[in-house]
Amino acid sequence: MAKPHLQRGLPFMWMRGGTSKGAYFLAADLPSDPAARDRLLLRVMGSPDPRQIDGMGGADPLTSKVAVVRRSERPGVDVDYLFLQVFVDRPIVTDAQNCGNILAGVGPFAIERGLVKAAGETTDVAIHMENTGQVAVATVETPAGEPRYDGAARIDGVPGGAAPVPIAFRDTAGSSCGALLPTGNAVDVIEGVEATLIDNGMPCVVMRASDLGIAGDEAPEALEANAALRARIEAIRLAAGPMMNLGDVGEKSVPKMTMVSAPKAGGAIATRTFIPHRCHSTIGVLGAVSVATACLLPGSPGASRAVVPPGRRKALSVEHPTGEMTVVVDLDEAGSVERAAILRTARKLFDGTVYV
Ligand code: NQM
Repeated sequence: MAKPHLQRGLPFMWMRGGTSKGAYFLAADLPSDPAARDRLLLRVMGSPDPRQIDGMGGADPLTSKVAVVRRSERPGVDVDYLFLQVFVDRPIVTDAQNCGNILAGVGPFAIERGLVKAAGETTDVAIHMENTGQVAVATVETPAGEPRYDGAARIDGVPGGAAPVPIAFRDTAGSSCGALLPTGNAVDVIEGVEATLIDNGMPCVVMRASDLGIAGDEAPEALEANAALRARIEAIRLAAGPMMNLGDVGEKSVPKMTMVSAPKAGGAIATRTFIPHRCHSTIGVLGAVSVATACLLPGSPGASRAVVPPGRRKALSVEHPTGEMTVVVDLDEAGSVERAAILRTARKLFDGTVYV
């Protein structure tokens, strides 16, 4: 039995995945009981505390994230990935959302830990996303039999270059809500605001910025400082949750709330997203896939503001506060999104023992 004065150490890797950062664990290194696991993860991150001073978290939802990875027993799948969001200032750990940014580190982590063998110049890692039940395929550069992190690929929100990690998604429609459009409508009206309630990998509520009295290109800090706006967005979110088959979302980190306006920098659409209480400095990966999909729905708030290129394969540049994220969508014959792909990068930052 551990002596009470000794801290318990857990092996983990700290990685940047896309524009997020967090702790990557092998499932076997964490308690299998979810309540015991979540108590440990709150200690790891230092939550609840707005500064997370007694833990590893970075006092921001984007740097208070966890990936739990195990070898998969599913046919055609390499690893299973469970994403956990550790709230910063509340004692909540939730699996109610997925994360496409932390996903970008799962392939390299799986190779580093020997769950997947490097296959040559690049290695495809098929990842079952346990939160929502879909598979993503990430391509990791492995020229010397191990993940390579340096390179020239750039993503907005991260300074400098890194090795590219392209990720392809299929079958993301209705990942958490059961249907792409859980209400069956491209437009619903909540609290007098037209909104698309959509889930193409991430439950999102897409509204016109102008309908909420903002331009849509404000800095995230300015939007967070607007108490009336935040209260209105939260009222809409709480009403949208049950309509999206998500139940009471008071303590959940979904749906995400995206306000769209006409593109400002030559892209397809401009966005500002509350996730849901802080305004994102960029936009989530699956959030961007869902918002891009919303822009393709005739008559919707997104479509009314978007500039959409022609063709069955579309590169939709989703503008956000620190740049853009391009979502490449392939449409089927009926015009529905069949496959989506995005480019991310990831980097191993630390490998060692965290004490709880
Ligand atoms: O939408 C933040 C992020 C995300 C989620 C959030 C994400 C996604 O940027 O797939 O990546 O929306 O809470 O990491």
